[in-house]
Amino acid sequence: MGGFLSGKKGLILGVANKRSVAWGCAKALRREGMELAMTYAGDRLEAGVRQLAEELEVETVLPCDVTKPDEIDALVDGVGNAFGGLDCFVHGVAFAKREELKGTYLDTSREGYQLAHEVSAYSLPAVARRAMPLMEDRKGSIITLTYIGSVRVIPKYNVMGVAKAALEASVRYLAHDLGPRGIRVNAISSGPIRTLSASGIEGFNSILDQIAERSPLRRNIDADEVGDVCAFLASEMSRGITGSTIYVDAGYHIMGI
Ligand code: NAD
Ligand code: IMJ
Repeated sequence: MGGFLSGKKGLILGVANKRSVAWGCAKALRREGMELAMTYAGDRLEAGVRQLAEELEVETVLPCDVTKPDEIDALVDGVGNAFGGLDCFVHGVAFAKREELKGTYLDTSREGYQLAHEVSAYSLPAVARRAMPLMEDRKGSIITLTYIGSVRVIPKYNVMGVAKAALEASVRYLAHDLGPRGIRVNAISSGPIRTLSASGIEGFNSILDQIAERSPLRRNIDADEVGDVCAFLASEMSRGITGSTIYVDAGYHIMGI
């Protein structure tokens, strides 16, 4: 298979179903010829993720709940056995308790704060550190997914906004730590997309409408557009970019009004 990522090996965390942003990334990476491993978070998602993996001819499917250090260790062992090395790691994982995404940030609970940060921010360095021996000196690329709620107030995004700020800062520190080993680290800040993680969010339709009305491109974006930027960041075309957050949001982030 041709494609500008052929010969490269990638690991992708965060595919839950066909609407997942990580699925858009997986499709783009496969299209460009990357060999992939995928994970599922918990038994409930296993069958669905295995079926999706089959669609893309992805053979390596492993469990990984990022709150379980043993599962991250086993994941990296499994990827090492399957591939022998790793060029790309896509992190598409986020979680906060539903009650934290209602009401005010002021009311964030200690456990809610800790869980959101553990799953949505700490998991990036946690997986990256363990994957390091597989990625060293291969011009590797680490890519995570973030949202503008890290730098602007989006009502109800609450503790997730604070966790995304930590995630984006993490991207910069990891870029500094891993640059000397030839590994780049970047984030894609996606505009809103109707996924499982966006379902049941109060006011989501109105946010989509406002972006269609006000963004420079006068429309919303989809997971395939995020996937294409992910493929670019995974490739040597982006070899001069690290520590950055790239917006794929139809230009919405430039607006002041
Ligand atoms: P999604 O629900 O499809 O993906 C979230 C993923 O996180 C799921 O695959 C879920 O299994 C995984 N996950 C949750 N807890 C986990 C744990 N403990 N261990 C391992 N995995 C766990 O929703 P999505 O919208 O595709 O979200 C993917 C990423 O994109 C997230 O980081 C999200 O913040 C980001 N993002 C989404 C949007 C949007 O509007 N949908 C916009 C910007 C950024
Ligand atoms: C999430 C909450 C509030 C407003 C929101 C979102 N907007 C967007 C999202 C405007 C676009 C989606 N997003 C960017 C996320 O990062 C979502 C994370 C998330 C969603 C849920 C819902 C179900 C649940 N826990 C969650 N944890 C994290 O129980």
